[in-house]
Amino acid sequence: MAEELNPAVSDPAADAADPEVPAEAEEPIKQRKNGLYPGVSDELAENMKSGWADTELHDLEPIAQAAETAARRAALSARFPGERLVIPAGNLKTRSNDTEYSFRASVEYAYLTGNQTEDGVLVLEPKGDGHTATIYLLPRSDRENGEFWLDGQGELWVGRRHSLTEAEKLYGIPASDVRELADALREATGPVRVVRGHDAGIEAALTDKVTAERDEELRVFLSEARLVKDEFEIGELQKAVDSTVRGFEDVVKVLDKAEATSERYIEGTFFLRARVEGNDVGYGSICAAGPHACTLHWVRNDGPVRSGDLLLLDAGVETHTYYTADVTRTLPINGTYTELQKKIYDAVYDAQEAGIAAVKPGAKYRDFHDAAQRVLAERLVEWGLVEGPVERVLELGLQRRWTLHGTGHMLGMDVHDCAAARVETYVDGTLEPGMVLTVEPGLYFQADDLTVPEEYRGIGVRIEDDILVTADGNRNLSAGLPRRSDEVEEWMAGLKG
Ligand SMILES: [Mn+2]
Repeated sequence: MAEELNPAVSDPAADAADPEVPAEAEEPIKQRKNGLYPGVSDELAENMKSGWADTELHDLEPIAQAAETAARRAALSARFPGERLVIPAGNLKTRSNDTEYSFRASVEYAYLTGNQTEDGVLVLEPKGDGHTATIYLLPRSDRENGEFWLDGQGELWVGRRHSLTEAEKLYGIPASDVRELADALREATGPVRVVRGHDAGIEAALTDKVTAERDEELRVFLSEARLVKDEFEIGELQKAVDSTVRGFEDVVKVLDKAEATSERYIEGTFFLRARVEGNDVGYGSICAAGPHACTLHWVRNDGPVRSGDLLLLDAGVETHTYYTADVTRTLPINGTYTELQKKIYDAVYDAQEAGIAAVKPGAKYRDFHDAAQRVLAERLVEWGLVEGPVERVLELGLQRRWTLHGTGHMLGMDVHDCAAARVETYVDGTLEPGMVLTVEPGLYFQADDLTVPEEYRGIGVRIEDDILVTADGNRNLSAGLPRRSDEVEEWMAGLKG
């Protein structure tokens, strides 16, 4: 970052170096981005250096999860003795021209530090039997060289950062200037691994020292480490779910406004709750009215909302610490299910009940999926949509024309959490207390599916809850939202007043 400072300010003499070259062509991009064109007088540059109060914060307490992040780093250290481990937060990504997407740190970095700052890097340096950790961050903006007001990432533009001393207190990790890290990594010797895909500059500094295979082992370890949640994480997931419940209530209260506009009104309403109570939505909200419910990842949300149709709302609030809920309800837009909607809904409900009942310690991960699929196959045979017997349907997977997707997934800092975990620890694994997963069966009859009676076409139902595996079974973290069809109708009537 330092090398991109405005040379005219760092070195006032450079300003008038060569009159033939337009000054603008030599301006660093960051300065131009902010509309600051040449013309900063020496007097102004000098003036801006001083007259600023010392705002160092002295009474900072460690973040709430400092003990947990320390334990996570200790587990990582034990797995890779004698090796340097580099875990970047990632960098800002350009949205267009000089605007960036809102930043979200890599889950690996946030999980190990509790910090979420762009360009941050956690490094575990081998020492003795273990490692020493250092968190590399951009320090406070320098007032002396003008960085704070002339650099696009200066504090005047993007807000105050924590000083390195403050960061040490907050995260319980010694902090250093990240601008010196790439050179240090280039010069360092000994085995090293990096979490790839987040910080091209850091990866470039390590390019001759790492291999894809060894780096993948690091990524896999950090994904599997998150399979079992600690108490802090479970508390955060419950917070995410509780905010999500309120977001669903918000939506029900404004369904008449959505009918007058579009699915976007639902998306915006839920987003308001997510931004006020949390960090963001954990994934693009699926606000699917009518036949859009049959499009599994419907996020365009630009369709009409009509009385008599169903609304499939799949949305989750992400907390300030990045833990997200993932909840789906399929609601009658006018408050009452039709007979056929109810028949299909109740079948999905029964499948979900069977799925949730199969979530317990010692059960295979696949059990809840199998349990839910069996119920759905039974109903499809019963309704005459597919020829039985049920065993044949399940064996050939014929129910999947209408059930489409897996019945759930791990949930945490990613909505599809632990995605890099090996098959043997996840999909072919065994449930343990502390795991949190979704149970979300569905039935979807596409609008153009000629194999089902016409009245089924365009109906899609999914019910999704967030389930914690406990020592003796499970706890539904999203039980605050009614699921049974009659309870859903009663709940909606109460909210619509
Ligand atoms: Mn889900």
